Amino acid sequence: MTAINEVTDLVVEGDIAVLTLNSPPVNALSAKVRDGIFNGIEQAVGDDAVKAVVLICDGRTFIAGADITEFGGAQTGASLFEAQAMIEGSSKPVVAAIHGTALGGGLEVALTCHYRIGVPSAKCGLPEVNLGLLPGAGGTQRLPRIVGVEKALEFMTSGTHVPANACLEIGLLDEMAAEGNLRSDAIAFAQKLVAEGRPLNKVRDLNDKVEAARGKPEIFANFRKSIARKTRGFKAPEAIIQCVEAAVDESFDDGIKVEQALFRDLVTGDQSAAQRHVFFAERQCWKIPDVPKDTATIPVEKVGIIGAGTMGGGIAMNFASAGYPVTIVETKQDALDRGLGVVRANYERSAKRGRFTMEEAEARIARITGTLSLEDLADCDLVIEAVFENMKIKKEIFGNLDRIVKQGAILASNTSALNIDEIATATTRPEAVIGLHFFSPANVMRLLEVVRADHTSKDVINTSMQIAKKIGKIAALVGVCPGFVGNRILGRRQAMAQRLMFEGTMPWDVDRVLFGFGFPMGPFAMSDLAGLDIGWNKEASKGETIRDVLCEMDRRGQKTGAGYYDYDENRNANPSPVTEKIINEFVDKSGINKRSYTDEEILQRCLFPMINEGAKLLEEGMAIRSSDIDIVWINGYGWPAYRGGPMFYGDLVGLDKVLAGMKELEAELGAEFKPAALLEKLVAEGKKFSDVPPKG
Ligand code: 3H9
Repeated sequence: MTAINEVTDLVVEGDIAVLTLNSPPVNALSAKVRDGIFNGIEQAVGDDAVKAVVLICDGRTFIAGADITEFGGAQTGASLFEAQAMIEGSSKPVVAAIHGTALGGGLEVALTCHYRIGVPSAKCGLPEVNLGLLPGAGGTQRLPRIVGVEKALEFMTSGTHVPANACLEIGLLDEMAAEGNLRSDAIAFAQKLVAEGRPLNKVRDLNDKVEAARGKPEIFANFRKSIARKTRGFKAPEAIIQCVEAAVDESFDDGIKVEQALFRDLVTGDQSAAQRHVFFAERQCWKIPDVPKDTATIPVEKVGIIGAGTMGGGIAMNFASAGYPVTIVETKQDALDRGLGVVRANYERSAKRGRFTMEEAEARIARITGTLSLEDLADCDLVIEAVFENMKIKKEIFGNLDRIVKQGAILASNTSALNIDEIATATTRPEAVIGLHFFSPANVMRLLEVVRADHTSKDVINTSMQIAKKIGKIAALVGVCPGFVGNRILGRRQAMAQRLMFEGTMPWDVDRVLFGFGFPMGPFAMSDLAGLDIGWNKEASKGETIRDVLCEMDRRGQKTGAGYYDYDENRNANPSPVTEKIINEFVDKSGINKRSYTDEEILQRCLFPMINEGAKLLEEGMAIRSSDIDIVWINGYGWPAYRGGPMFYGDLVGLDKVLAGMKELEAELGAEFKPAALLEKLVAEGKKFSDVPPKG
């Protein structure tokens, strides 16, 4: 065996050379890996005894892509293109042997090999789009040459990881190896290629499938239309489409030039920087400095939910879908029946849409048992209370749970704002009490705020984080404060949106600016969707606020056909002259100076107080790190991933600019807008939020 470098070995077995990469954790294409491929292939090809080469990886996966941590730095060693050219230009067949995931640049390397073999559990994908990138090592030109234009577009703009059997079907894999037997099956396959004198297949030379799409612009027009809604604001999907158009219309080499130019634009742009930040943030948020990985966990086999309303039912679905038996408690039979009915309907709808089979839907439904007795939760390992927000009732429930539920169980509240420490005082075991704040609809939204109270034990925290992962959530550990991280920041934006309205900016102008920034909808459209009458009391209403007046006129949001907006029969929102008149009357009466703002000013006025609130949360230790706040806002509140979250955005626009904006607001509107001490400190030190070390 020859060591090519620290991460690459070459061994010749009979007449087959096996080039093995071993660069944990995921064999990403760092300079050493690229060098290893380049030099290893060169050496194998130069060896007269070698007739074919197998490229394989040690560890948990085949090459998972370019090394993302290297982006932005100066490149050393062989370039990826040089390594790929060495493989593709080899005079002896090179076989990629794939296990784990061949992703991004990893799959692009495999596509320069002459043949590909994989184990059944392997997956292939070009997920660059999720990093705000396009496959920039020939993937946009080679993939359509194998799978055809439509499939390639779908594959690359979705970033899906495609299972091995499907890869075999579409021609991405040539051969399936037996699970656990990849190395010897790959060698045997290489021997067979040599024995049969099979040609050196070069994907770049396959032109049939791209030529078939030539002169058919409707393929691209239709595809653009089909993904427009889902990809609004993202630059990478459109760049991918343009590369595939080039694959169809131009030669391979010219197509590569288009790919390289568009890749360069993306990799140096803000969107990819934001999405790469999100990639790492999603991995950081599980790491809790004072709760190490080896902290004990509490075995959770049975889950109890209190409340079969929208939240309780959604939470129950998370667990049932992940295989947990769930007992759901209500106080009245009709409420229980209604809640279970909604769960059934949701599952059946998903099955009808093809997400899973009807049998699977029935299996999930069967895992949920309804009851009217809290006593039935006695043997649960985790109980989540999801009743309405009333401290007295929650404390009563936790007092009862303390009496009923077995010792060692986790007692969680789904409160979105109430003090978990106070809830915990209703029990004799505050160490077992934690907040698990799901977001509505709980069976769909990815975010879970795990709320650590003063006495919550580390075992309970560790178990809660792991459970979150098992039910497919992304979790951020936050501290106890009104609204926790997400809603506290939301409060700042809502307050500013209201303020803007009181100064005469129309709701649709605020919404337009925030929609343009990338939010799925603005705050007023959101209120109309949720219903303006949430928390509104008809009897007590005296027309004192704009909302009061709207509700009194039965303009209670989308459900009544009017709210801030007027809605047509298809629920399309239109600016409302009625609302405009009400607002103008309020502004005139209030004595507040009517002002008009540019879009940029509206944006800053809404976003800077959110960033400032994030800074306060960070300095108070309510979030471990700034990127956790980004995770909360991207996954719970629709902050566009391509803008990296509020804290990343603050760093990007410049904290000095945010500070100056806050000082202006403070001078104008008072202490409520005082800049966070942390913001002042970071600006003084010339630092960013991302420089603040994790808390704990
Ligand atoms: C690309 O290829 C561009 C090319 O087209 C063109 C170039 C010219 N680089 O996710 P995990 C780290 S773009 C650096 O927890 P899993 C990760 O941060 C790339 N580091 O494990 C984590 O570190 P830590 C296209 C990476 O088993 C550790 O590895 N490829 C990279 O749940 C374990 O990761 C992709 O987008 C990387 N490429 O999942 C694939 N990947 O332990 C990105 C991972 O310190 N990767 N790390 O927190 C993945 O999707 C998953 O990591 C994978 C494993 C499925 C592979």
